[in-house]
Parts: sequence; C-alpha cells; structure tokens
Amino acid sequence: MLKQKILVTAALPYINNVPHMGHIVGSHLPADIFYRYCRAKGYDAIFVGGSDEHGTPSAVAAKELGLHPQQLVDKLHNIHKKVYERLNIDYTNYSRTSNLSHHKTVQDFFNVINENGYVSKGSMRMYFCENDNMFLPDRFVVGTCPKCGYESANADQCESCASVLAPDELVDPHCKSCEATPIMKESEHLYIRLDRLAESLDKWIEGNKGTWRSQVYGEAKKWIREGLRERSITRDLEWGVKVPSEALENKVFYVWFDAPIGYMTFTREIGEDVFDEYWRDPESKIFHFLGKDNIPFHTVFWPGMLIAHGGFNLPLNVVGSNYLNFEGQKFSKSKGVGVFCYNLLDSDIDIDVLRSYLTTVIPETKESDFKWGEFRTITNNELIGKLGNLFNRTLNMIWKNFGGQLNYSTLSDLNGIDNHLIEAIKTEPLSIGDLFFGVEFREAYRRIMQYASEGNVYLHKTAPWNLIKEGREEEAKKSLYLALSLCRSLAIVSSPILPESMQRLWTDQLNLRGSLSTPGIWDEATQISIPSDHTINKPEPLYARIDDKRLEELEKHLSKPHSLEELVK
Ligand code: B3M
Ligand code: ZN
Repeated sequence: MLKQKILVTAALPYINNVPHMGHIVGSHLPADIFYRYCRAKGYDAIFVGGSDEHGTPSAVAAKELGLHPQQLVDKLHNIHKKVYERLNIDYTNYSRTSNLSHHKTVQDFFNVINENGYVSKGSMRMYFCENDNMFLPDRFVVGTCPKCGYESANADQCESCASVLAPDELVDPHCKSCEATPIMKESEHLYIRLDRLAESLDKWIEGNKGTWRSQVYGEAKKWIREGLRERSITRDLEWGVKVPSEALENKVFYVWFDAPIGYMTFTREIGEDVFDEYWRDPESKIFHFLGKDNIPFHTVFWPGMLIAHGGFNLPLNVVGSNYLNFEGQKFSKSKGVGVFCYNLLDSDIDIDVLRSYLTTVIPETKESDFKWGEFRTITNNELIGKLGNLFNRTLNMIWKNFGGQLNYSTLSDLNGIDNHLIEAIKTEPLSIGDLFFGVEFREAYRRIMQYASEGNVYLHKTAPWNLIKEGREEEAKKSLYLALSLCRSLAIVSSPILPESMQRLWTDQLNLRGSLSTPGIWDEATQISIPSDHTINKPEPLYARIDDKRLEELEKHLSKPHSLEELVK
C-alpha cells in the first residue's frame, strides 16, 4: 500500500523583525507538532517553510536602518532560523524567498496564469510621495483603516482588524518615512482576475466546510459574499521578484503573490520528484498553518492563484489560528510587553517546558493569553505533577527495588484494575492521535495528561510499595510492568509536543533503542511489549520545578526587547 503523503507548511514569517511568540503559537509550533505526529503515524510527511524576505515589510525596515534590504534579510534570516532550531521546529527545509530558485518559480507560475487568461493590465491611482519621489506601496504608507478606524493601518492590510485593503482605501494617508501627505499618481499594474475565480473558489470553500475550523470557513465565506474583485499583484518597488518584462517593465510582484509560491519552491528545493509527489499527485494532502491575519490570503487569494494555474493540489486544511496576547495586553515591542524570541538564543530555559506551556495556549479558535503565572502552574502541576511524576515513581521503584530489571512478562492474574489500564494503553494513543490529526492540540495535551493520571491512579490503587513490603513480589512486578508499559506509551504520544525530553527519557532512562522520530512508531504506543529481562537505567527527574526565583529570572530574561539596530549590528 502506498503511504499517505502529507505536506505541512507554516506561514513564512516576514523578515523585518525577529519572531514573535504569536507567530510561534500561531504557526510554527502547531505545524511542527502536527508534522511530528504525521511522521510518527507513518505518513510520508515533509514540513517546509522559510523567510518571507520581499515586499515592503523588509524594504521599509531596511530603509529606516540605512541598509540595503538584502543586508537586512541576510542577518534576520539567520536569526529566525536559529530561533526555530532552538525551539526544535523540525523543518525538512527552512529556506528563503530571496533564493533565485524562488524567483524563477514565481515567474514561471505567473506566465502560466497569464497565458490562462487570469491576468489583466490596468492603470491604478497610487499614493506617491513628492518629497521622497517614490510610489508608496503597502507599508510605505500608513493611515486610518476605513473598516475599524485603527490609525496606524498599512495600505494592504489593517493589523488591528485584519481587513485586507485595496491600495487606495486608507483614510488620511501619510508617508511612513517623511510624514508628508502623498498625492495620487497613475501607475500601470497587473491584476489577478479573482472575479473570474469566485465561483470555483466558493465551490471549493463549501467542500471544506466540515474540515476547516469554523472561523476559517467563516472568514473565507465573508470574502466571497462581499464579492471578489480583481486584485493588483504588482508593486512599484525595486526589492522583490521582477515581473517578466514582456508583461510589465520595472515592477516587482506584490509580496503576497510571491510568498505562498514559496511553499512550492521550498518543496522543489528538496527534489523535483518530491515536488511532483506533493503538489501534483492528487492523493497528497496539504496542510497550511497560519495566523489570523493570513487567513484570507490562504483561503481565497492563494487557492485562487492555484486554480488559475491548474494542475496543482489545493490545501486540504487551512489551519488558521487566532491572536496570542500577553498578560491581557497586546504584544508590543516598543512598550516592552511580551516574550521576545531572540532571548531564547541565550536562555537556559528548557525548551520542552516552554513547548508544553505554549501548546496549552495555542489560539485555536479564540484569542489566548501568555501568562507567566500559568506557565508555572502548567509546568509544576501538569507536566511535572502528572507526566513527570508518573515516570519518576515508576522508574524509581523499579530501580530501587529490582535493580532496574523486573524479570516479569507473563501477564497473569489480571484483575479489573489491570484490565482497565491495559484497555487504556490499547485505545488512548489512537484517540490522542486523532486529536493531533484533527489539529486539536490543546485537547490532545489535556488527554495526554489525563492518560498519565490514569497511571498515577493505577499506582495508587495497586500500591506496589505495599505489595513489596508484604512480600507479594510477583504482584508488585505486574503492577510496575504495566506502569512501565504505560510510560513507554506516553513517551511516544507526548513526543510531538516534547521531542527532546521524551527522547532523553526513552534512551537514557527507559533504555530503549532507536529514535522517537522513527516513521511509524506511533502504533507501538498501543502495545505492551517490553521484554521481560529488560533493564532500565538510573532514573532522573526530567524537568525542574519552577519556583518564584526561577520564574522571575526567566521572565526578566525573556521579556527583554531588542531594537532592530542592535540585532543587525
Ligand atoms: N509573511 C505574513 C506574516 O508574516 C506573511 C505570511 C506569508 S505566508 C505565505 O504574518
Ligand atoms: Zn515621504
């Protein structure tokens, strides 16, 4: 049987700053957990992403710093890459849109949709700053959002209400660099005929109603209902992917035209055959993970581009999330409100402890909040109190009373309590797996902790320490053997969230062979198969409890804002 192909992507972060915790919980982390699960389940999965280096976000930031955009993105790309590595985000390929291979892919893509009749040319009135003698696309101009009244909206999208704007819609616009009020000037541009794509897009969106999160479906439908118009796909900028000159001279593509094609480029960089397998074979499934403001681009514009091109798979699921706040406020670097990922690079924080907490605040449907107090509670009460505690108690008893070796295998004299645990081992990993595949990460986390609690209850009820004292050694061994089997199962099912510590437990303490990243390992979590003569190693606590002092230390270190100047020095 052919293995199911699954392509996982995380939204390509703009390279005008370092990653923000909101991006981590909104795309990179859930995509990583999902990918790790798919691989463990034995699907043929790959995970691609990269830096979104074009467009006005990086051009504006570079201008402010007096750098060429290329210099800025070179520095920042490296920082981004390191931060994702530090967080153990297991990209198969984390690349960048400034690669020449990407430019070529974008131009070829454009040529096809142009030939297919989905591109039109027209003249558009655009903001132009007479002072700076330049057109002011997207983030080169700020103004008031016509939809929600937010005063620092960018020309292509309002950060506050996530509305996508047409290039001339801002109220009271002014030039970002000199504050002057721009004039309107005619410029020739290319448009994608979304109006002609509306019907097929709507049909496709309807077909996904049951699969997508309801807010993602709702957002997509809202766009269709409001009526799709042609949208400009070019900009008067030097930084970006050049429009082929037969189509239009001296323009680059709009960053939201080139960026999603990056998912293709980065797959193709792995191999041409890999590209065909994941993008052309209709059996393959594509999952995009992204934040709230990226939803319209992934449910309407990007699929519209794919339909206009033809021959490629559309995403199966567009996993859009909501926003993350910080202690009840919006993240803000200028106000120093938040947790800033750059600080992870020189922090000794245990990444799995952080991933554990972050998983519980993935804003799957509603906005959520990063709270240091909760970080401590989740770590001490859930991660350590439930999971770590079960590992510790079980392994310590085996270590201290039996020298690490139970010499027990024939499961005999099973009673109701034993059978209950055996049943849980047979079924829970499958339910937890379904939650991961259904992108319900918070619920998966809760179920894992509940599964660990079953082990703690089992130990409490069977009380092997008493059995040992009473000389009922075989019964004590049976109880510890089953608890050990549960620990092994838990290591597998927790590994998508806690990859590093579970591997440490697996190798150093459980003394089991191989890697938890082995494709297909998942179903072993339902098996009770530890050999009777297996010997464990000396147990150690996996995680350190967080006390007041430690919490304060982490908070202080990770909340330090850094200016862009300092980062690109
Ligand atoms: N760069 C927006 C962002 O960083 C944008 C995503 C592109 S995904 C193709 O939030
Ligand atoms: Zn100006």
